[in-house]
Amino acid sequence: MDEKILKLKEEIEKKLSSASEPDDIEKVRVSYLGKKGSITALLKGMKDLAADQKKAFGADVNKLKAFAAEMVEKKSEELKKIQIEREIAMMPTFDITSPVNTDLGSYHPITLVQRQCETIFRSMGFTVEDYPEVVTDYECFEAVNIPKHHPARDMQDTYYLENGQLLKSQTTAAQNAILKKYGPALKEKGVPIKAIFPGRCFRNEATDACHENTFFQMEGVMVDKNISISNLIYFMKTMLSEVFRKDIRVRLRPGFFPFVEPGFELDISCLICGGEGCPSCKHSGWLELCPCGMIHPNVLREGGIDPEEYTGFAFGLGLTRLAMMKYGIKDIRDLNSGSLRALSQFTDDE
Ligand code: FA5
Repeated sequence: MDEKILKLKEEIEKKLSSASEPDDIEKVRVSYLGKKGSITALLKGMKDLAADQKKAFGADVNKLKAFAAEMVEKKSEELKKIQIEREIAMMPTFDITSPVNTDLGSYHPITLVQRQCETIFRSMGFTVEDYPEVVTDYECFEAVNIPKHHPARDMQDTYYLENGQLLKSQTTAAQNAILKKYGPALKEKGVPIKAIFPGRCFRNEATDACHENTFFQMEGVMVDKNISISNLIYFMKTMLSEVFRKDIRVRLRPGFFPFVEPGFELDISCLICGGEGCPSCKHSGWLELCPCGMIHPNVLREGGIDPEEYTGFAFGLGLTRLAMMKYGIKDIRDLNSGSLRALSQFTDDE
């Protein structure tokens, strides 16, 4: 074999064996096999050779060319493999056979109570609705019989946004939409409206052991022909006995809310102090938990339902307070504290 060809072969082998990056290989390819590469130059120069030399030289150069191409290919495959192995080695290890670590997290107590209430109400034929946290003045107030400048607005110190919308101060904000959504089925097919809608509420409150500026409520409505206060009391009692699974003292007293008539405050005997009085119940022994009442005719009318034909009840359960009572949480502020030590004690007892 020609001296030049042997030299080139050795060079290629040497350079490729020391190549550690794809760039190094590409340089070898270009300088030997590229348009201006050494092997290409040998092939081009063959035209100047004598006819008897051409055949043997041509065969050797072509062998060298095939050898160089194969070596370049082999080396880049090798580097790719090394790169993949490097990436795998850097990936976090994950052993699917290792036992599950059950200490990693748990549901928030409010989520647990909310899910439990949803299960209870679903079993009684209620649908569960979702509703935005940013709503209009109409949805939160006007549609539920609280016109602009009505003093009842002072009961909820509301966060207004610059665009005129507001952060939902009560889940009642969804009532009008629910009445409009299910009203047609009620009127055309006689299907009662039975819906609950849990959600986060916001009020500019001075916080204490039983008041937060961000808390959860769960609203419920039922509308049909001949719905009365007895229906309301039945559903409230069923819900509370299912949630607590023990006898608890409740009291119903008159309460004013513009969207119900008559309206009630449903209080439960404080389970933190057993009714003796403590900061969690503002030392009264009772905790306001679930205001409720018969839906005001104006609210039904605004929702497209004839109050002469249909009646209904509504309630606004304080989910956060329910979680406090169920789990014996003395201070409502613990629930939003993000303290894992406080929150990880609670488990679903379903
Ligand atoms: C209302 O928000 C009415 N929309 C409830 C209602 C619905 C009445 C349907 C009638 C018919 P109130 O402001 O009282 O009412 O709040 C309802 C419940 O939410 C309270 O009983 C309490 O359990 C809870 N709650 C209210 N404010 C706070 C707060 N700052 N922190 C924690 N829970 C609160």
